[in-house]
Amino acid sequence: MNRKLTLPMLLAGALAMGGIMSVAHAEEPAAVAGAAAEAKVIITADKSFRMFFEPAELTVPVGTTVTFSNEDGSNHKVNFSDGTQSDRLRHGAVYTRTFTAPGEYPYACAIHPKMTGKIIVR
Ligand SMILES: [Cu+2]
Repeated sequence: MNRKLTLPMLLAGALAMGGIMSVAHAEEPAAVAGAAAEAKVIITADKSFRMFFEPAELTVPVGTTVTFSNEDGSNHKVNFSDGTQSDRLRHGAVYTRTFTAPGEYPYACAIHPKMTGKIIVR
């Protein structure tokens, strides 16, 4: 991602009428090209208090930032098999991880090992 204004871009903006808008316009293609993908996994439970990740399996493009949002009343902790872990997430807490390499990233809740999921990065 390159969202920094370069000197030529600043000069171009300053020389054009309505300089600020021109700078914003000049920056637009880079911002779109570098737009980071985002996805969300909700931590929740059903009426039988069975807790789970939703969706349990999620496929995303490389560079995606996945937000795990604990919407359940219990604490949970996202524990990836590659060793990356969230903090203990209380109700309402979120954890984000950005996936920069393709692969499969299985995980489980460190507190409730039956809660499992997988992020597939392509
Ligand atoms: Cu849990």
